[in-house]
Amino acid sequence: MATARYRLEHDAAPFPSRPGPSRRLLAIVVSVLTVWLAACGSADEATTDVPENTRTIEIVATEYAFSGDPTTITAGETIRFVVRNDGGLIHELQLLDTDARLVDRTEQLAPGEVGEITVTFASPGLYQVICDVDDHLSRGQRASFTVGE
Ligand SMILES: [Cu+2]
Repeated sequence: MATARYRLEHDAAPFPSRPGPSRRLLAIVVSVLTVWLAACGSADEATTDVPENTRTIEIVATEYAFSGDPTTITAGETIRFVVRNDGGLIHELQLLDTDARLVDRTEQLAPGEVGEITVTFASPGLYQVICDVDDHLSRGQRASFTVGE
């Protein structure tokens, strides 16, 4: 009697028990993955904090100039300036507003290095980018651009 009852339970066991543990495991894996992704996403937002409609403009710094494709910026836009030093000396980019006040600046970039700043242009007008390393500004390393209404 005892052996028969044992065998019955043993035989029946694999069927109903199989979906149970594997489904639970999958649920745990999915929830861990979701938590991990969510944590990853919020960390990203915290460090970059860049609006979704940000446009990237590439600028190349050399001796003693800035160059880039002509483009139009409109007030209200957020622009990510990616600055690449293609020269043989250290350069930087400082962005000055319509009153020639510093808005933001890159690090000083060694030859081949890339830096970036992200700026939201609240008001239209004439803005400048300059390099203030050594005598680069007096050698003409500056450029200006207009932000339209
Ligand atoms: Cu420079």
